Amino acid sequence: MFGITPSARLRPSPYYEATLAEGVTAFTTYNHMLMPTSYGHPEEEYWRLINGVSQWDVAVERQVQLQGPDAGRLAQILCTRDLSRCQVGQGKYVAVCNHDGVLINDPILLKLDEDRYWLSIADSNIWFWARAIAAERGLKVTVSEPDVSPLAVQGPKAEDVVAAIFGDWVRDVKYFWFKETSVNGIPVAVARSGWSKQGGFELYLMDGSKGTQLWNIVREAGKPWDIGPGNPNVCERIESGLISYGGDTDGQTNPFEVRMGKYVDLGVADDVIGIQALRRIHQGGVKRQQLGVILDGDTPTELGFFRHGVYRGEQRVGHLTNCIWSWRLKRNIGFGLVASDCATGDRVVVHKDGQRIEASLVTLPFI
Ligand code: THG
Repeated sequence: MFGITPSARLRPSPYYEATLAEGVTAFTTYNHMLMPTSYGHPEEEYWRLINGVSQWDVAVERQVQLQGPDAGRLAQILCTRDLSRCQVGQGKYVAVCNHDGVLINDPILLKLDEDRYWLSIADSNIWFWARAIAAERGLKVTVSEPDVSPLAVQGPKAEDVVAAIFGDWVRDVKYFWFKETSVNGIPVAVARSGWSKQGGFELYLMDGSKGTQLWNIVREAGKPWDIGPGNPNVCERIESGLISYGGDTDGQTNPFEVRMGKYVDLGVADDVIGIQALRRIHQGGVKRQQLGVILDGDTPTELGFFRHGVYRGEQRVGHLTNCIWSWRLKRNIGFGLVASDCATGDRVVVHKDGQRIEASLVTLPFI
């Protein structure tokens, strides 16, 4: 289609050379970096994730480090989820909101020490945000970006591959927990996490000069399980109901609208950013909700990423935030951000240019 002009504004991933060697064919931008989005065989890459194991350059999941005596306080002020019981070595999926309760990121929080945390962020600048909040509140904390680059190993065979590299102890790592270790002298944190529901790990490389080496260690260890390259898979994540910040959210979206209410603890302290607005929104009733949309028909439709209108009768009730052909369901599926009075089972119509496509609303996840 077209190329991307390199620039120092687009920071290369430590795995960049390795992904070129694997035959990467497309990238997207995310956190001012390039993330591979295809190796040219989308269906094969999908089934490898569903049935086997794949390795992903997700260095774009950049880390915002909070360090110092007030690091824990800052972490809690930034996140609407109660962190009081979060232990060293534990990670948690969290919502970061602005003062109006609008979602501005959905990171994974990792507690490395009592006074050191990482926010493994989605695609928005949280360094600015965290520094500004820390300064305004007079907190003793340094906000920085450490030399850390996640590599995901995802799929039902991922545990075998990661155990082959690090040992069988990884089989006991709990969901979202992590452990710092090393392989061939390369420092990594091994976490059970990743943006798929097929199981797997993320290796947080802590030395950016060793990207190709770590990539190849995983590649070699994975050979018995036929590992291959992949990337956060848009089809699998839609089937599994995983949220993409910025894709499924807009400048008004609050966590309740996108099924993230369970990451809002209304009882956290009043100084948590956004919590007072979220209490009001919760009390007053949420106006929109995220539901699955299944289009009628069993042939792939190119709806792309435009926010096509969703109608019930003549009334516009919302829009699609994504839509993809599901290889497992053999249907076109997507997320709808629709009015709260819509319900599972409702029949709707998706308007695309002049076209009208009948569809049904369903509960997420699809699978
Ligand atoms: N890994 C790491 N950093 C990341 C992501 C990641 N940063 C950006 C982005 N992904 C953050 N967003 C998500 C979204 C969903 C999940 C993880 C990160 C996720 N959700 C599960 C779900 O919704 O079913 C489980 C959440 C839970 O129950 O706690 O896994 O992938 N390092």
